Amino acid sequence: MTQLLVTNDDGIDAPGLLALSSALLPLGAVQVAAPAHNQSASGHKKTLFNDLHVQPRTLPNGVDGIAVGGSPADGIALAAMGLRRWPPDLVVSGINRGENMSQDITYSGTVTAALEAVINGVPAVAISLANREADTVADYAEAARVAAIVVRYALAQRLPPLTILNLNIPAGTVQGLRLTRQGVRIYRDALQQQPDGSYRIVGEPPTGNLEETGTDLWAVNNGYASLTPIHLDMTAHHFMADLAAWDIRL
Ligand SMILES: [Mn+2]
Repeated sequence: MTQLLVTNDDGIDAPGLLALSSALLPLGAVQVAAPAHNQSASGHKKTLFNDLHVQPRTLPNGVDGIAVGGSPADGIALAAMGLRRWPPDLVVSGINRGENMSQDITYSGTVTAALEAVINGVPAVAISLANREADTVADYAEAARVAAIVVRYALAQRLPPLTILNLNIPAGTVQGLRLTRQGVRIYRDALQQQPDGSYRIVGEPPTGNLEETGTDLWAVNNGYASLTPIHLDMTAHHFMADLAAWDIRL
């Protein structure tokens, strides 16, 4: 039987996780390993110098889960080291509250959980909904429908090593699917000093270059689900020749 491991970064109680795990039940046996608390924007964090608390949790849909007191990647790492059935056929991460496109993926716990899966040899799909207000299971229904379709293809086909699929779904009606590349984000962070003198990063949600055709930002901005293949080899291959021309000598 097909084995699916579902995770997220919004935490084990998030409605997007519940909607996703329910939508995947017809495709196979589903287990969950998710952070106990919201770990959004935690990046690819590995907890090495603190203990990780793990609690068994059954989701409202009956899915067997564990809540991990660490990052999303920690949850996948623990799963791979024996706390869940391993290897599953696919790790599915999401559905995140808010999109994860362009440079977002380096911050995203949703995406880095998927990257942790491929580091451990299991293909993965990261799924995000471009709606930061989505807070009920019903808000994720359309995204979960689209997610299950893409997961079905990912199970039937084969992803190359160290490659994940990053799926972003627009709010509202989905016009179709576009295969995309990463676009360019524009972040609008601002610094806010707190009464005690400490600082907090605040500001408006990021925008980006929405005009450049073929990017993830462009697709979602035009009502399409965006599917981007992401490779963990971050070498700037297109820059190697120019770098060689620097002729660095020691
Ligand atoms: Mn999140």
